[in-house]
Amino acid sequence: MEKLIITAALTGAELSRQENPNLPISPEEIAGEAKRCWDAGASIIHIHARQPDGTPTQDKEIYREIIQAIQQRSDAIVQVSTGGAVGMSPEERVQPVTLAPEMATLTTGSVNFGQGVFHNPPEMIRHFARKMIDCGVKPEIEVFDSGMIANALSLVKEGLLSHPLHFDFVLGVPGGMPGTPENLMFLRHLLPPDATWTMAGIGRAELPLAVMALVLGGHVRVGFEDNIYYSKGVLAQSNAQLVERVVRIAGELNRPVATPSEAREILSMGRS
Ligand code: KMH
Ligand code: ZN
Repeated sequence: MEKLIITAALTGAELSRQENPNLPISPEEIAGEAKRCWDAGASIIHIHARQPDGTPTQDKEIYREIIQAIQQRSDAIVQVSTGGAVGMSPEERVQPVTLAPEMATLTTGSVNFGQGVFHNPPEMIRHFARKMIDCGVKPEIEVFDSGMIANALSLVKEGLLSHPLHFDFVLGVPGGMPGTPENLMFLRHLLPPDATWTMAGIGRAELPLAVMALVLGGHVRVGFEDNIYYSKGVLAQSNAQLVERVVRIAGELNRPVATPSEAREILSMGRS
């Protein structure tokens, strides 16, 4: 089996310090947390930016600060969000791609997201994909529902995405596909044979689906964006604590952890 790529999704757009006081918000805090996750075995850091008061933002300058601070401390692959927060405009969301980070997320369809709607209409997806081509950014295709895989395959035909594709199954968002073992088994059979995939289970689905991914040869994403608890009713102390647990279980299951350079190779990323 391939070495294991662990992604740490540190901050997200929805969470507040009221829910978990350990949430990293400022660029310094995010970079410090990224370093601790990288030390623990994460090779990809998925980032969202916040204003100093905690409001989610896609401000290019704040992303620039976060990326530089992470790169000063580690060789982790930085993956920026183009999802931002529900309600943001496409132009706001796509800003960090123009910084030419190594990776960015690309959600290939719309989905209800809690009480809101995460809008990703076809022309917007094409615009984001073109921007990623122009800036030399590797997309990670975010899959909240099965039709998003079919949409990604259509974009390959249009020349807007190219094989090998890398997917992230985000299962358990209220409004999206629930985080069940059956759904993971179903989705992975829809992928092209040379695709790679990561499992991001939301809330209580995070750990069991991560363990399934370890066994099935997939990769794993953990972090406060997806889950703030270590166990039922017990808040996680840090993102790194969640990464450390995956590394421990992966060791028991004979899945050595990939370094960032190894992850670049596994994901067929040009700039290793
Ligand atoms: N915050 C969600 C609405 C991504 O990073 O690309 C979307 C999201 C996905 O977080
Ligand atoms: Zn995100």
